[in-house]
Amino acid sequence: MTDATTSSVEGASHTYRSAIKLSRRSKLLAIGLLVTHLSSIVGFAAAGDTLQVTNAHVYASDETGIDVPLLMTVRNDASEADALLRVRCPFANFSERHTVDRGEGAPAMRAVKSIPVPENRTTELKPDGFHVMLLQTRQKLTVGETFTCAITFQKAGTKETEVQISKKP
Ligand SMILES: [Cu+2]
Repeated sequence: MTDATTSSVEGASHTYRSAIKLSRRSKLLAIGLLVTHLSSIVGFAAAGDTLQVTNAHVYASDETGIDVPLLMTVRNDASEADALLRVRCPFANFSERHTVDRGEGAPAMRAVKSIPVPENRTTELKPDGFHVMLLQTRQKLTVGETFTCAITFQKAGTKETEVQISKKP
């Protein structure tokens, strides 16, 4: 009688323990999955944030159908070099990447395949150096207006970037 009671209590407690073990294990598994999931999100965000575009702007113009340089600051905190591949803006039909050659004559712009964005450095895109040229503007560009342009980098991907129309200095 005593033995039976003991064994049944033991049996119950054994079952209870396995239930705890099981639920602990599934909790650990759930936490493990959550951590994996979170770290992949955080990892992705961090990778995206290592490259930042600021001060993107185009000078105002009353003309249409013209080519205008798109200037910006690109900060690349990644450990690898990146490259600007293309830009799409709603107010221009096409875009090119330009560099400026300084030979014997006047400085001349030349199209290049991509604009280098070295790691751990700030790259300024300027009219007299590497810049993006927006071709065939479709509308007048007025000081204070803003547009969203898609700027695509080889590693950092596409950045939706606000571009300001600023006064020509
Ligand atoms: Cu140009």
